[in-house]
Amino acid sequence: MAPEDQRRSYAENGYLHVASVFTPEETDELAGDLDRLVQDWSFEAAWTGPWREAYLEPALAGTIRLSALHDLQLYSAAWARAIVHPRLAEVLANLLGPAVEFHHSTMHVKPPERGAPFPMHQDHAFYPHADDRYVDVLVHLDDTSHDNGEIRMLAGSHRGGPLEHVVVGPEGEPCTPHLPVERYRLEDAVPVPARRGDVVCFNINTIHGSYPNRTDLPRRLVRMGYRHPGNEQLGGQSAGRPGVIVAGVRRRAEEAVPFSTER
Ligand SMILES: O=C(O)CCC(=O)C(=O)O
Repeated sequence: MAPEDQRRSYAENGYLHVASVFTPEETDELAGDLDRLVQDWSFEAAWTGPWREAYLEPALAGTIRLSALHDLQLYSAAWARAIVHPRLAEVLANLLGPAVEFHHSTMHVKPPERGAPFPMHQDHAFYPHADDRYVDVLVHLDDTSHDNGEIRMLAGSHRGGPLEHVVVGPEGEPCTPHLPVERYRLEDAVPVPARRGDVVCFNINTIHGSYPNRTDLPRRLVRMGYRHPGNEQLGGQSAGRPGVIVAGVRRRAEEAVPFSTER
């Protein structure tokens, strides 16, 4: 797709699938390091909430699993290179630029057979920003399909802005933010199957989710978040932490001071 078509499609749908951003060799290296990080560092992170019973048969609802880890670039040189990858930076500069700031990375590995689904949600609920100049990038380390829980997007939903999420369960217990399951259904979302090495970019306000992984292989994805450097973070994951600039130059606002060297 030509850059202006990518911009138009992203603006209209709230997401953009870009094929072969990472070469097969780069993807092999990233997948190898990710497997090592799953073994050595990952933690269990399947989302909680009453949506589980709505999505899953009772036998599966209590047993779903998700391996997660944040900021893979702090653990692996291949992932440190991935966050500033020039082909990816070019796509992001086209959608957000000219300047683009890296924000975070998070691994989502759905293990075989009981890999957790994701209820419909907006990522704004997890790391709210002042505006929607924020692009999440899903780096695919495996081909995805319905069977292993490909990402699904509610096309155009970013235009409605941030929505209130369910954050407590029926007994008042806290749960992972998600949208009401009766109103926002996975079956209404567009499946976006992708190949290993592809990325799927989406707006921080685009409603999305995924079905469980029911295959006998893991489904390995890494989300990397990027923003316009002028888009202020209001709270949540990685708040208050400046990120490396992956495209262009950070412009100085009149009142801005250089970053401190103190913690
Ligand atoms: O890994 C998935 O299937 C869903 C990922 C997701 O919802 C997210 O990164 O916000």
